[in-house]
Amino acid sequence: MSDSVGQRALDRALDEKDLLLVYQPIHVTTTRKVHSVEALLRQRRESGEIREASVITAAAELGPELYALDSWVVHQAYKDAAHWHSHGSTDVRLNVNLSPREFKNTKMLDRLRGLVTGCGIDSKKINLEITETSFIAKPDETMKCLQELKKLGLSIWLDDFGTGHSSITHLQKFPVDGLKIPKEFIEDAPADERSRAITRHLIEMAHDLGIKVTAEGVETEEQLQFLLDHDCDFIQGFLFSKPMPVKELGKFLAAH
Ligand code: G
Ligand code: MN
Repeated sequence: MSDSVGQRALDRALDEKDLLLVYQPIHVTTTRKVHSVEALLRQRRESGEIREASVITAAAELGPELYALDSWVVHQAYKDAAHWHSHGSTDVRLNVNLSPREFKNTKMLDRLRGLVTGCGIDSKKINLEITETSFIAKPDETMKCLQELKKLGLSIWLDDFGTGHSSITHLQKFPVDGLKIPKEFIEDAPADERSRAITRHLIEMAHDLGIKVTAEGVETEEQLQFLLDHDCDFIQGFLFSKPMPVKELGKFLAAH
């Protein structure tokens, strides 16, 4: 697909508000209690069908619209979370994904600060999910930025840990609170010895470093048992819950 096709889709999406967020719970492995909820971007097609918004996000990555898109996502997610917090689910945290490119933008901190204070959400209830790509271009500035975000009260989670440009030094140097083990490892555990070994040792390493672990893409009882056996803190996946629109999430949280 050419960039211009993506660009047009992005312009239209931002203009016509056919973007929406769905929310997928993250559960405490041992109790199934909802610990947090991750905001995921989706696009509503003309047919009414709701799909992944990958064309939109890919186009946004290339241009300045990224910041408008990320701001929209963060603002909407904060508003939704403030709503469920005011309806009693006060201990359910919010996970939002931030593009790695945000860390090259000098205005990012001010923007995030402004969004937090405007939405009536307690910043201590927010987990920012970032990928390690964020750390590569300007490690010193990224470090300062992460420290400022943490001063605001936000927690930092590494998304898709162990895929892409991963480096163990990121865990050594950066102030992260948790890591997410991607579904590529989880779907092959427990059958595949290598995926099992990697998953097991990622959990153990994280715990030795004093940080938490979420397993993504948990679909089967076998996977759950494996993760229970190895003390994985949190799990996310179709076995427990799917991404859902905010109204449905409200009912889901109320039923818990
Ligand atoms: O890594 P990231 O947080 O971007 O991935 C989240 C995506 O994975 C979401 O789009 C969500 O729909 C999808 N997803 C969530 N749980 C599962 C699962 O159990 N199995 C599969 N195959 N996909 C999942
Ligand atoms: Mn994520």
